[in-house]
Parts: sequence; structure tokens; C-alpha cells
Amino acid sequence: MNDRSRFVSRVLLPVTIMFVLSTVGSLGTAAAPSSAPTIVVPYGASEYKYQVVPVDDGIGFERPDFDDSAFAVGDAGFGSREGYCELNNPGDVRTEWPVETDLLVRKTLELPAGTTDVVVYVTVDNDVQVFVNGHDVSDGLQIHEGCPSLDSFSFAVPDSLLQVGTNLLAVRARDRGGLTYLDLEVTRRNRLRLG
Ligand SMILES: [Ca+2]
Repeated sequence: MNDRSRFVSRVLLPVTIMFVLSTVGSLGTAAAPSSAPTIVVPYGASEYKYQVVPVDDGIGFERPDFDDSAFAVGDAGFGSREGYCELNNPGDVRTEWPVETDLLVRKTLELPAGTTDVVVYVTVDNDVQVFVNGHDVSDGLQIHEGCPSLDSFSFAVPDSLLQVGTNLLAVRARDRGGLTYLDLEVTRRNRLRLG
């Protein structure tokens, strides 16, 4: 490597990358820069509170003050343990969810100060509605057809809904026949301190 190429790789390239990154960053609506996403709840997480109910039943389950003491405790994924879809196998499905019912799940999230940009990723067969701290963040029940696939939905949670400490993720999944499946992933970013 000659002096010129060293200069390019050690000085010009990093400066160029920093400039590009700062330009890209300024296009976003968020004023404060934030960290790369970290996973709060991974796919296949344990210890959800859940209940299987008739379609449209369980009104109010999404509210933080809802009494879920009648709910069971189960591990994701929820679904049919066997079937023609890749994720419908006894390894990925750890809690049985019967067809043609609604599955209600609740899980608390502990979020530190400075948390921003929480995103809820969903893998589902069939439909799903997602709430955080009692607020619908999915704009109603979202319709899904065919086999479940990872991240087929992602719902951004407005920062204004987040609380330091305990937050509630509540999800209604609906099956319309054939096979069932539900799994979730939640990520967050952290506001960076400048200076
Ligand atoms: Ca189905």
C-alpha cells in the first residue's frame, strides 16, 4: 500500500463514511441520534401469559390493569405442532393453539430510560392486532394469508407510548382455519448522549 492509498483508506474513507452517515441521519424525522437496535424479546421467548378464546372474545385484555390471573403461562411459538408450513413443527411450536380461535397473549417489557424506536415484529397465521400499554399500534387487526414467515409484520411504537420501567405488550392473534402460528420479537434503540 503506497502513501496515497494509506491516506485514502485511513483518512478520506472514514471521513467520507462519517459524512454519508450524518447526511443519511439528518433525513430521518427523529432529531436525536440513537443506537443500533437491541432485542428486548427474541422470537421463541418464554413465559407469556396467554388464553385461547372464541373469536372476538376477551375484550379489554390489552389494558395494563386487566386481571390476567386466569391466563396460562406458555412459551412461543404458539401454533399447530404439525403441518405443511415450515414453522409448524414440534421444535418451533412450544404451545398448542387450536384452529379457528383467538389467542390472547400478554407480556411485560422492562424498558430503561432513553428507550426509543420500539418495534414489534410478528410471525403469524392468520391475523394479528398489537397493543402497547393498552394502545393499538397495528391500526386494527391486520390480515395475513398462507404460511407464517418471520417478520411478515413490523409495527413501530410511538415513543410517546413508552414508559421507563414496566410496559405491557398485548397481542390478539386470530386463526381462520388450516394451521395456526404466532411468535413475536421486540426491539428497541437507545437515545445517544452527545458531548
Ligand atoms: Ca390458519
